Amino acid sequence: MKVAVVGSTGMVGQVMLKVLEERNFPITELIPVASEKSIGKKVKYKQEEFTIVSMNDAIAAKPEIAIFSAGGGTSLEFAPLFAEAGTTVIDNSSAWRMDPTKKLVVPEINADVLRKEDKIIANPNCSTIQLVMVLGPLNKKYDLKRVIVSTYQSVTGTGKAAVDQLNSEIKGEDAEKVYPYQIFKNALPHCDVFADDDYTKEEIKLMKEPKKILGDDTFNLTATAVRVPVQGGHSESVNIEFENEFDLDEVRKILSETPGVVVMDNVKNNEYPMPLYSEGKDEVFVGRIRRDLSQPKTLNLWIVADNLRKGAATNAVQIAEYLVENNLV
Ligand code: 11C
Repeated sequence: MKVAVVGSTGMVGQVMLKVLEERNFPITELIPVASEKSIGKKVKYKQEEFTIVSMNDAIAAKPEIAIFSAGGGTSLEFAPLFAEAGTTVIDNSSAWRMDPTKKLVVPEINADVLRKEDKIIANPNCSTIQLVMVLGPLNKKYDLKRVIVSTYQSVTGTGKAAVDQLNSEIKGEDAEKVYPYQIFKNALPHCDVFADDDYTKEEIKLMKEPKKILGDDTFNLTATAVRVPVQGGHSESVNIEFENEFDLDEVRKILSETPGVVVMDNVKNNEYPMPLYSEGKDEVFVGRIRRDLSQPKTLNLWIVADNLRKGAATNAVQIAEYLVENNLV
């Protein structure tokens, strides 16, 4: 399988190469693509060096799969050109996610929507992916009524410049600011830019994408997204009201039987998910599972995942694996 990785020098692109390698994805030819200034440079894959090529050279090579992590503008311009050349694009930007003609996929939840004709497939936002991994199985059993999510998002979600800002601030050095404020010792209720009705784009993604993935718009969802001085992953405090009554042990059983979800919930031993320990892992960790005592049929829980892995690269590679396993490319 010829595979192009577009945005191969970026934070997600680098993790993408690592995940493809770790999962031994059946690559016969790797085609790394990056911006003009990186063409001719090398990236490492399985101890070999591969030369970064231009977008046009990659399209001309007609790879079976192209995995994009290069931002919405690049994706809007070039994903259709790959698709016209017969390549199936798995796109990690927000460009196509809410396009009704494109599938938005978290493989454990809705891979069955994929068809051979899907030439541009959207990978959801990182904070959405970890949320639906938990909402999906619970919705099937108890029927979601209303979800309130508050996020605590890693600076890696913004990219390398944000990690550099945090690290410089920790060392007390002059930092180039990616955020409007210092992030060290701080929490910014501001992920991505402000958009409609004073919500940020990150909050809007969180409110819209889960309904599309679950194929269910009968529940309400609201979000507050917060950037915190953390690197290992995104955390989410989630309050879920169901239409039906639930049993806490059954909730734990359902989640622990969900592929890709790990229940880590033993408060007597101070066991709960944390971003420090989710870093580098592919699973979505859930804990602090408890009843909301303020109203019936309502649950509180805490979800953590590495936003660069399950929140981006791993999910995209899992989509690619599903396509290969089911002869869809
Ligand atoms: C963040 N969720 O942490 C973002 C990063 O739409 O794919 C990914 C943005 C996206 O800021």
